[in-house]
Amino acid sequence: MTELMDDRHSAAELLVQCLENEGVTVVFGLPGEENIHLTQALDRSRIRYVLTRHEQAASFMAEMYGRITGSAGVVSSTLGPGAINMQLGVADAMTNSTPLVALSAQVGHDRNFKESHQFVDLVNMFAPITKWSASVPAPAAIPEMIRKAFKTAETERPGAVYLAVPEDIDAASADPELRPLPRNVVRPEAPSPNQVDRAVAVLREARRPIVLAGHGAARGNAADALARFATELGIPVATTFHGKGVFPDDHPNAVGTIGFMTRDYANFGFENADVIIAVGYELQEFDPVRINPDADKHIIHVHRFPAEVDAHYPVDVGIIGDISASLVALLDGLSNHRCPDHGPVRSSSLLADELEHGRVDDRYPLAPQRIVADTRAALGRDDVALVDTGAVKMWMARLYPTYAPNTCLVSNGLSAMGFALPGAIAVSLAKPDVKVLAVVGDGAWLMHSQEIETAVRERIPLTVLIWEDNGYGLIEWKMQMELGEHSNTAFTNPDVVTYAESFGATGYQITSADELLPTLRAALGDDGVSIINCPVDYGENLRLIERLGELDAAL
Ligand SMILES: Cc1ncc(C[n+]2csc(CCOP(=O)(O)OP(=O)(O)O)c2C)c(N)n1
Repeated sequence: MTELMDDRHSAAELLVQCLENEGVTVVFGLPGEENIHLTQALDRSRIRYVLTRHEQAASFMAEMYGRITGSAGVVSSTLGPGAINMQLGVADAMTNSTPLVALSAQVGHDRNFKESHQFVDLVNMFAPITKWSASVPAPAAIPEMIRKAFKTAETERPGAVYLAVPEDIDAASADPELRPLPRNVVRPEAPSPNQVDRAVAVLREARRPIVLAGHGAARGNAADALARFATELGIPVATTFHGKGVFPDDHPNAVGTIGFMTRDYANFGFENADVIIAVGYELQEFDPVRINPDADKHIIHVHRFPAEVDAHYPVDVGIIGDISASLVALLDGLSNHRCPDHGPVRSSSLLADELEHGRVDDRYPLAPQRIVADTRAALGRDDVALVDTGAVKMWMARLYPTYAPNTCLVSNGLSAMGFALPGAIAVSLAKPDVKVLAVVGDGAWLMHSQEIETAVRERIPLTVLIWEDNGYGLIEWKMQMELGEHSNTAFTNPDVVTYAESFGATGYQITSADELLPTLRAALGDDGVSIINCPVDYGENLRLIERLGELDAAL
């Protein structure tokens, strides 16, 4: 039987002190029998415990908390099934370069060596989807292990860390002398002058350089330096899906977003380019073959760490260091240089035309372009849209004008479905001053719709916009494109208004195109939880591919 102890000396209390020392203010989780002391210690602390209805949802919340704040989000679960449920968000964070610390219970040391109820080898299961996966062997290890967990998760390239806390450690007492270790943060280096000089030499010869700005530029707060770099040199800038907003789409040099499944407007900028300046780009964001099919472009890789090897990403010069400092050093080295005039950015006028046509398209179900245009009109420049995986992501990523980093959040590393609604809960908590919209397909929506209960109970305002097509639209799109037919993609939906209201949320059903914008404004203006169901005409999906194909031929 577990000995009752003075809580001030418990291992669980020490663990919570260590979390507080790391600046943790919220833990997303779902408790179990084997971590009751941690659950109690969290309850007695200043940390808010956001109780969720699924550990996978909690893991997405922690991921998006980490993505929007830059500090590791924390998720807590029980052993076995609870921990396994956390794995999708952990893998999503890892592949999306996002700091996250996952804590779970585990069976005690008295039975972890034999066949035992609810025991699976969690440390080994988490190892391939984390930067570090370990089990706490004794209370005395807690200060070092928690410090190491946060340092590892938050240091570039950020990612996920997993720690198992066995049941006997959860219930143990700890030496009262043990204290959290002071935080130390790994600072970015200045770039090496030699690397900068070599890149300057490449840029002086460049005829048509282009910037590709990725996720690392958003994490590194490089938006201002990037705007100065591109404006002073006269270089066009495209972003990846994760980089959306790091270069404002209303800047005259903005090319748009790269990553759509076929050649899109933004690709035009790369076709004639001879030099790509990749700023914070990570190859997991999309395959470089799409912008460098002949592997003949010169590449300057600006990031905090060297590039992955890829036949279509032959790096001429790598500049490793603080991204803003690197861009400023390049500008200094290129003083008085201006790149040859790239002419008007053709893709931006094509995108603007497509959006403008959408804005006045009255069809019902609604054209995807109409939904994107109305979503843009309803949100302010700094408000945040989280866009789930599906055809909906393709439309929003390529067409939604974005003006600030991390204001259009997608998962494009693992591209997991279901993250946006739970993620919106975390973003709303982290950024109470902005409006938060989860944009989801009807498939992804029902994967985590239970979390409306969490949002309502915890009084966390957010709006969900469902693009309803009664099917897994992206898969239908892909099957039609490649096989000329589709199967096993159709389903039916519950009545969204009744469903939302049964949770205490407000439900809206869109019944004509002109209802969407006022409904979005009403829902976003309300400080409760609102769910809007909007039928979409995905007949546009194949029409878009045809139009892009025709543009291709016309070039
Ligand atoms: C967890 C998970 N399961 C399956 C997939 C594969 N997948 C990608 S998009 C998609 C369809 C999404 O459907 P829906 O949410 O309705 O959005 P739509 O494509 O209709 O806009 C599927 C099944 C995935 N990425 N993640």
